[in-house]
Amino acid sequence: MFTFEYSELNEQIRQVAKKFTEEEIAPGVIERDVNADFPVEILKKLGEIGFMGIMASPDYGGSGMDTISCSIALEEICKVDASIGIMVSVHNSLVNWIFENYGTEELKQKYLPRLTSGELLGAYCLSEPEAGSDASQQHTLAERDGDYWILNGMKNWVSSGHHADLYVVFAQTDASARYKGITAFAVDKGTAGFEPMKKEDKMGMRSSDTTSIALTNVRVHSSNIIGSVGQGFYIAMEGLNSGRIGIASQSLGISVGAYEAAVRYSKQRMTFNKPIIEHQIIGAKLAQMAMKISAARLLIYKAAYLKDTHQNFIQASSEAKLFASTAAFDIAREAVQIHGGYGYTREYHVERMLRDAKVTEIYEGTSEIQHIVIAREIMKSNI
Ligand code: COS
Repeated sequence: MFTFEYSELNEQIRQVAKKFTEEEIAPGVIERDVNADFPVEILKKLGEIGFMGIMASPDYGGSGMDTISCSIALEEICKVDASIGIMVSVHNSLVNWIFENYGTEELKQKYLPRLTSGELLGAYCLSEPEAGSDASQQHTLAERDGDYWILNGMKNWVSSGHHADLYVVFAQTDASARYKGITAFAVDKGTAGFEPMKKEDKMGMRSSDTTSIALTNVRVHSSNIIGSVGQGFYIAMEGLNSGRIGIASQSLGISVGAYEAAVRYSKQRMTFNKPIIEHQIIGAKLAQMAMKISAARLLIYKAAYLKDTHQNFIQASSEAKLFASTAAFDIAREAVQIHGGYGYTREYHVERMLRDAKVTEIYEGTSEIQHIVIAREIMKSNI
């Protein structure tokens, strides 16, 4: 069952996010993309307005908002700068969520207030050179040494890899148990042997830093285990169910940004003695964009609603992510097309949106993986 009412609070969040984005994020968005600059100051300010703990409980300094509010904030931010959106999404939807839902009270007290205030930035380390889509093939090993665990291995595609302060690291604690032998660890920045490697030089999301991380004899106290030993794969998957709503919201934001730019341009650009929006072929492209945006938003709100009402939202979050990310790439591509040659230049923003949109079809589960997840849920249904 899915019912949804857009609340006054939801609208307030939209207005706060919109104002912040216009004043703090929009200036410098092109330069940050060109120079691959990480927005340290902006993230601090996002912490000050409560957006680094948007869904977390006020008991731990969070804003206590629902998932739809988080989605709205991400949409507004990503309309302008999707790179900042990925940092906010991973931090809230994956890291905070994992600590709040699986951390011991000690871990929550130790880390959550500093995560929700934005003092600490969180990162999620699941992927490895040989464990991307096939996430259970973890080669990072954690061996017990008294009260400590010694971690060795390599993680890659870690968002905020260099700039994060706290990392959720998945490692194999019992290889014979396969995915039931994976454990989640909280690892602090600066722990000996924990070494972020060079930044990836990416097509899009350029101001978000993405790195590999080498782990060489990293000692982690057993009190920093999140959940129980062997529960890590389930925590990783449940975290991704939540994270995928964040990526869907990010995709929606890119779509809306590209669509609005295309509408504005179509109304003022004249060809054959009329604004191009009056040419049927352009009008039809805009109609497709508007329809996909509405559908993506509804799928996201459905997944968010199911999550917040503690119902199974696995299929819903994958549907939202699959649809919204496919739509984002299509919409950004058409927005460039509508802008013609201007769309191919940085000044008009839509070329960046197209580059940024591509990875939404890849990270936190490729579109191919989302099909698998949805198909497996259909198989389990009693239809
Ligand atoms: N939510 C909750 N539990 C899940 C789950 C989900 N989305 N997906 C799998 N599980 C559980 C299953 O229920 C199963 O539990 P039991 O054996 O106790 O019943 C267990 O995890 C193993 O599931 P499964 O056999 O389906 O695992 P597979 O190895 O076949 O992999 C996929 C499942 C492909 C769905 C998983 O590997 C995946 O999501 N891959 C993509 C990873 C990803 O998104 N990486 C990006 C990281 S960020 S760059």
